[in-house]
Amino acid sequence: MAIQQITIPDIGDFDAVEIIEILVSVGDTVAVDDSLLTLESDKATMEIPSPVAGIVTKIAVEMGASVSEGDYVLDIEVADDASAPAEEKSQPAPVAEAAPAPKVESASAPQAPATNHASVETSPIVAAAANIPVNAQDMGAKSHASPSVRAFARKLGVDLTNVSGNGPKGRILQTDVEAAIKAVMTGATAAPGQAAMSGTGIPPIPEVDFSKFGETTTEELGRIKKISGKFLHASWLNVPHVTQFDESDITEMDQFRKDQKAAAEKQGIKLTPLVFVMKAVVKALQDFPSFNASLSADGQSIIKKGYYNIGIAVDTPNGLMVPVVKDVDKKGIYELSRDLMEISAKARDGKLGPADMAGGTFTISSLGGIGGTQFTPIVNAPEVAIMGLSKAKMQPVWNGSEFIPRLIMPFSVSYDHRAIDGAEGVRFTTTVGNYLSDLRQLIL
Ligand code: CAO
Repeated sequence: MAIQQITIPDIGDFDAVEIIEILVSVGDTVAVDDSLLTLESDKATMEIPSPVAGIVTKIAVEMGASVSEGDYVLDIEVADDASAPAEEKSQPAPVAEAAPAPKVESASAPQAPATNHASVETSPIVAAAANIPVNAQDMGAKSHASPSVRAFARKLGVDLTNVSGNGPKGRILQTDVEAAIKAVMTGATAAPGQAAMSGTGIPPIPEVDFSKFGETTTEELGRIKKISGKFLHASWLNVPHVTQFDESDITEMDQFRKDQKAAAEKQGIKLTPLVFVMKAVVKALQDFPSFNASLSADGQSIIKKGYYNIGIAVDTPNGLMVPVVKDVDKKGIYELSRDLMEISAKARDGKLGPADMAGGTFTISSLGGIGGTQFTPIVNAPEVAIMGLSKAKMQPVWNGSEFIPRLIMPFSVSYDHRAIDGAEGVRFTTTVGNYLSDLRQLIL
C-alpha cells in the first residue's frame, strides 16, 4: 500500500480555477478515471479524474478554493500493484504525475465529451460547456454524470441524486434528466419521497415516516384549505414579499367605538375596530394608489384601480375564506359593520357565492380578536398588498413628562416589492397609523 498525492493535472490555459464540487469523501473507493473534483472557470467546467485506483485517505482542499496545475488536492492509498494509472501500468511512471493535458472546451461548445474517441481515452479530464450559477453546485454532487449533464440539470433545477443513469456504468445522460422532468410534468414521478425535482426547481422536502417516532393520525385537508393553499403557495413563490411592521395609538378611536357601541347594538350592529381600520386603509389607499393595484400579467405595468373593495380574511370551520366588502369608500361605519357581519356569517355558513369573493383590491387579515403581537400576512395576489391586524393592548407611552396609558394596536403590511418600494411601504403604514390615531383626518 502506498499513499499517492493527487495534484491538479494540466488544465490548459486555466489558472486559479474554483473548486465547485468535491465528488469524493475520505474512505471512498475510487477507480481510475472516477471524478474527484469539479472545477469551474468563467469559461468551462472540468472534472478532475483519479489517475489511480484506491481509497481516498485525505482531502486537502475545500469547496470554493482556487487551484492551478500542480496543486496538491488529496491523497489516495493505492495497492502496490495498482499504483500507476491504468494506461501506464506497464510503465515505470510516477503515479502522482499529472495525466496528459486535457482538452478543455470553451463555454460556446454545447456538449461535453470530446468528439474524438481516442482523445476521450487519453484525456483524463472531461471538459464541458458551462453557464451555471456558481452557488448552485451541491445538487447531485455524488452522481455519475458529465459536467454538461450536470449543467443541464442545474439549469432546470433537477437534483441528480434522484435521477437514475442509463449510460455506461450507470452514468446519467441528458436523456435521463429529460425523462425525470417528463415524469414530474406528467405526474408519473418515481417512488414517494424520490421526486426527481419539484416543479419550481426547489429541492423537495424529504418524506419522513413519523410513525417511527410515535403514534400519528392522518386527516385529509378540507376542500377550502386545499384551494386556499394553492393560492397562498402561488403567492409565496411568485411575489417578492416585504412586510413592514408598525403600530398605532387607537385610544381615541376605541373610545369613540365604545361610545357608539350601545347605539349600534340597538340597530343590531356589533362595532369592532376592524371597520374603522377599513375606512382608514381606504383613505390611505387613495393617498397611495400603488397599494390599490395589480401588476399586469407581463409584469411591465401597474394597474391602479379607482374602486375600493376590501377583502376580509375570515376564519371559518372549513378554512380561510376572503369575502370582499365592496365600495368601502362610499359607506359609513354602520353600513360597513352590517356588510362585515353579513359576509362573515355567510362565510362561516359556507354560503358565499363567487361574486362575494370577487373584485377585491386590498385585503385585511385581522387576528386582533384572538391575540398575537405581529405576523406577516401573505399577499392575496394578484393584489399587491395586505394588512395584518394584531391585538391592541394598553401600554405605557412617554408623553414628554410622564408615562400615560394608551391603547396601542400593532399591525403589518406585506407588499409586492416589484410594485412598491420600501420607502413607499413605510409611508403607507405611517399614514394608516396616523389616520387610526386621529379619525377626524378621515373627513378632511
Ligand atoms: N385589538 C383588540 N381587540 C380587537 C381587535 C384588535 N385589533 N380586533 C377585534 N377585537 C375585539 C373586538 O372588538 C371584539 O371584542 P368585543 O366583543 O369586546 O367588542 C373581539 O375582539 C372579537 O372580534 P371579532 O373577531 O369577532 O370581530 P372582528 O370584526 O374584529 O373580525 C373577522 C371579524 C371576520 C375578521 C374575524 O372574526 C376573523 O375571522 N378573524 C380571523 C381572520 C383570520 O383567520 N386571518 C388569518 C389569515 S392568515 O391565515
